[in-house]
Amino acid sequence: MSAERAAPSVAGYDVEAVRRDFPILGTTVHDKPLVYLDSAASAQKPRAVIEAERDLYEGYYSNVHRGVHQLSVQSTEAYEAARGKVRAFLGARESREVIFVRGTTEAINLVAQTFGRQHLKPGDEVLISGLEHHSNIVPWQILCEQTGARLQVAPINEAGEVELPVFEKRLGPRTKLVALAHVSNALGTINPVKRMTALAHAVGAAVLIDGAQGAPHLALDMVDLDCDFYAFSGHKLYGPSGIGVLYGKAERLEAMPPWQGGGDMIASVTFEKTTYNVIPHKFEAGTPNIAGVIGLGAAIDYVTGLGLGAIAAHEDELLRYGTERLQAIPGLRIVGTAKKKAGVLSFVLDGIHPHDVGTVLDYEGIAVRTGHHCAQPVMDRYGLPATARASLACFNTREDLDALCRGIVKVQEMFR
Ligand code: C6P
Repeated sequence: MSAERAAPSVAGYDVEAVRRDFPILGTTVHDKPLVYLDSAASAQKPRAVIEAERDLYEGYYSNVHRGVHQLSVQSTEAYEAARGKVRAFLGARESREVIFVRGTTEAINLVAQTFGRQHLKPGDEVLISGLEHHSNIVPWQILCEQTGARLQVAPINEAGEVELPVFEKRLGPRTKLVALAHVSNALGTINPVKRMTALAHAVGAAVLIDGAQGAPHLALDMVDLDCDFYAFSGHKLYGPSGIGVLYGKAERLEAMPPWQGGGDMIASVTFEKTTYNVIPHKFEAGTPNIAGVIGLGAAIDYVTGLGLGAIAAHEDELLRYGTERLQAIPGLRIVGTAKKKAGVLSFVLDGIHPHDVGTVLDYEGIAVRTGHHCAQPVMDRYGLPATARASLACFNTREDLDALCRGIVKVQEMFR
């Protein structure tokens, strides 16, 4: 009997209608219908996002916060309306807690170079987990070199989970900052970030959550989570590339020095002295990515319209189905078996390099990512150079995972 089974529909979630919203899903790759399982790298864009950018450029584009003319006023209103959408999406208290940046990487570097340089002294510590993406490792290493602080790591177990008692032991009076992935991009592990934030706050440390893989899959509530900073990228949330968000508690952002100097981040400038604008503008120097912000606002409208809970339930069901199906393939090992996971199936095949897996799958029209996923310490933990990674989005189906499994069997036959 075939292992392939029709999906039990998650109530009210019409995945076929969702798929019709994504023009690229109707295309072919190597003459095969596209099966896109690489949304953790970057998600595809719904028509609403593509049209929001086109409407801006065709209808009302101008610079923001600078002109009194009609187009500038309209662009500014749309730009600030998008900030309000991000605030609601994050469950943040105020729109001024939302800073537009290029992406997660820039958000983390901003915090390292402002809050970090302001607060860290020799002997202080930054604590991260063994699950982190390079973007949540390297900025802290640079900061430690600059300040004489030390980087500490809470390791992961074989399942790919940070064990809370070990994490707690690494916290102490020297810990000034804790930086954690919400969801691991390499393994899919969901960190218990609310509990970890409370533990970090108990020793007086500030907390940054890298939400690059959290924002696309989990409903967010900054007030409940209580982290000091949260970073995410628009392009993984069905929005444009080159735009992302740094959320920060208002009192934190107000106390931080600016990062980049330039237009819009100032209150007044003379050759003798410059005073800075209020937040969030203090951290948005220069002409921003106007179309990116407006596109991100459209992406947030889109996911909110589908329902974040409904997307999560749909993806959870796919994750369960995909895990079951992959585990049934002899010679395949899933890497990352945490009890709580979101969106990611990382795996290796006996005797076959992940790059070969990715190349053969590509000829079947199936896009997965292969490599170290910018998380080399995670690969080192398992003694692996790389894995193949299938990642899920709101538009994926059981049929996508069936195609993946058929493709994997083909890979194994070719390399037997
Ligand atoms: N991970 C992946 O294939 P940027 O590049 O700034 O948008 O996001 C960086 C980043 C930070 N943290 C995590 C947990 C991430 O997953 C990423 C991006 C992609 O896994 C591209 S390397």
